[in-house]
Amino acid sequence: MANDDFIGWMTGIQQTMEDALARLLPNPESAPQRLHEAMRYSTLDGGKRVRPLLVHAAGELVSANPEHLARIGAAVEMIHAYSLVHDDMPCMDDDVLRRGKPTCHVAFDDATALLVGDALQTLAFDVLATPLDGVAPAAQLEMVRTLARASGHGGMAGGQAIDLASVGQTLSLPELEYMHCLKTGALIRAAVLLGALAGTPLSAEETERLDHFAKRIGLAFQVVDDVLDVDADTATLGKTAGKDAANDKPTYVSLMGLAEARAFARELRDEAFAALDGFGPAAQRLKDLADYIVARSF
Ligand code: GRG
Repeated sequence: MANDDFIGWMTGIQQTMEDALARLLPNPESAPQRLHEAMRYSTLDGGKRVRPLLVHAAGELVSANPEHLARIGAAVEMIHAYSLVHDDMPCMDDDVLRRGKPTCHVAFDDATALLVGDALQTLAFDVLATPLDGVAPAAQLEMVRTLARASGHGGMAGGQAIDLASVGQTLSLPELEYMHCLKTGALIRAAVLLGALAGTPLSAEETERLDHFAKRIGLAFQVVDDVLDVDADTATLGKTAGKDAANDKPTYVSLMGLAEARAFARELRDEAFAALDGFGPAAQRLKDLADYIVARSF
């Protein structure tokens, strides 16, 4: 379970990220005002900031500059915020609430929501490509490429396409895993790799082990999300969930059952931990975060 030191660290990073995002997002009083307001509405004041937390924890492993990590974390969070805005639109999941408030297209309108996603995505790359003092240009270029690949057709957008095509279908566990590795796993993996690129370079073998950690934790995040969805459905609707209740999509719980899905999340966490063996105490934040992600489903 999370200790006080970890909770204090997490709260501090969440505040740092709120400040960094508030600074980097466009001024709500400048034109085009409605777009700027909607970008801030969709990004600020909400969310657990799991991806920036992973950027910081991986960055600590390589003694990266915390100010650089805040910028990198902001870029990843902007991609995440854009994906949620588009995911909520009527042409995708058609959701009216996100983070306890009306979704962007409800609070503003569809066209604005589309533009918010576009503008957040390009701002993310602007932020990430702005030179970071003391970071080798080649390492920064690698960060840009890593984030682009994680977001595009071979990552998040591709996973979303597979997910949309799976409505009403039966997927096997390997097919479900492949979809989630792209849809949510790719960005989580990118967050870890970007943090690690910001400091003292790791060996290829160390990067490989960190990447394995990131893949396992990315999948655990999705399994936990499925478990939490069932808990929420059961609490509010009094039903046992099978497929994603609202969207008729297969989930880990529908394919494995609730108890097995919880056990699978723990197994993934343990595999993620094992991948960090050999990094020593510097990897403790990453382990604490992995624990925090999985403990949400207990
Ligand atoms: C539209 C290209 C495009 C992609 C959308 C990530 C995604 C792809 C859709 C999100 C749909 C969703 C609710 C997936 C479940 C897992 C997930 C990513 C939940 C939301 O992320 P959190 O829990 O959210 O990190 P907060 O609000 O804490 O930031």
